[in-house]
Amino acid sequence: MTDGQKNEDPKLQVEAARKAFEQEFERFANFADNSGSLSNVDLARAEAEQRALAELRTRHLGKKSALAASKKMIGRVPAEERAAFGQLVQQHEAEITENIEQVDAAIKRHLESARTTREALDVTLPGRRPRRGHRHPITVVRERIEDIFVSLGYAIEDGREIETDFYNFDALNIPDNHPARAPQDTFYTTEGFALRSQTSTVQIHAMQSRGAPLRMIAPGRVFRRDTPDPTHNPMFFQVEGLCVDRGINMAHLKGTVGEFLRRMFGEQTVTRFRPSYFPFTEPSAEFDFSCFKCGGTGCRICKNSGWIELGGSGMVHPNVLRSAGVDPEEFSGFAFGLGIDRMVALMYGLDDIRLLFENDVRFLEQFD
Ligand code: 2NL
Repeated sequence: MTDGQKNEDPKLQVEAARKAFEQEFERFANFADNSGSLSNVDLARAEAEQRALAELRTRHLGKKSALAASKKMIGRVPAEERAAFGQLVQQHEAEITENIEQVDAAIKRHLESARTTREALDVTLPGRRPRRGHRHPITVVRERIEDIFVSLGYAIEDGREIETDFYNFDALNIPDNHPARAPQDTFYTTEGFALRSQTSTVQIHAMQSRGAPLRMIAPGRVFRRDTPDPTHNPMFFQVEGLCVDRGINMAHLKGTVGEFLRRMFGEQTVTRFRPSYFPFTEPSAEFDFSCFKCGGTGCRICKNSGWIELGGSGMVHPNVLRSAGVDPEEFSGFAFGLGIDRMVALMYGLDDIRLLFENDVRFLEQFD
């Protein structure tokens, strides 16, 4: 059926084109008639059908279609038949157009609802919560300690974990023959270097670089060659505090440690100091606080004593001030040190400090 067949009866040509269209159109009509069950038809199939329909339209209404050829014929049929033929062609065109429009509209409706269904989301479903970690209990307690001292006007200082003998021992007035210097107690790395055994090293650096007056705390990891047991670990966490100024005395030490412990364990907390000895302080004292669990009457936590031993303290030895470049004639200071992990074990009732370093999630997630 091409426009080359000029000799054929134009009416027959239109008739043949109509038949051809009806034949090809049938499956589209069926597809659209199924609109009730169309919701079961998948999107890809409906989209393919839409494309096929567009091709059908081009084939039957386009420039190269039989219809277009028939339109060109209108002027050539005998005048008396022209009006009727023209009407026939128009009617044919209207039929094709309407049929295609109907199916196209049905497919479009279907595509729209299918796309809406596909993109629908149930906002009432519970969300998928991302698994979030949490701070390690040692970090939680360290940050509480830091907050308290920051509010008292102390700076927080950090330092290196490998130190020279000078910062680890000499500057702290620790004699050459002191057992802490022995390789049984300290992790030496290279000659003259060791893993720090207390964070006083950070405070010596701070006095050297910033001078007096100075108020600071130094939290961090320290290392001692202890055999691990429920109360010892060769790596643990310590916080040391240092206050250096003109006229600092033991009352300032007692007031500061007392205030810290009241903020940490409650207003009713009582602190006591017992005479002790450290090479880096003179005088030296260990401090205890009234048991936060029983309030001092005696329980499992305080081993029935009513007191919990926490740390050591004292007035900074003049030799220590001098070796850090601070004049002991002008300045005096107090210092203290305590173990953070020991504090964590106390607060959470842990019977073995090593649990804190095993990184067993089943243990750690209890502290979320
Ligand atoms: C303890 C004892 C202590 C210090 C640490 C210190 C630091 C400087 C100068 C003088 Cl820079 N002293 N620190 C003082 C007394 C005791 O720690 O039992 N720690 C867990």
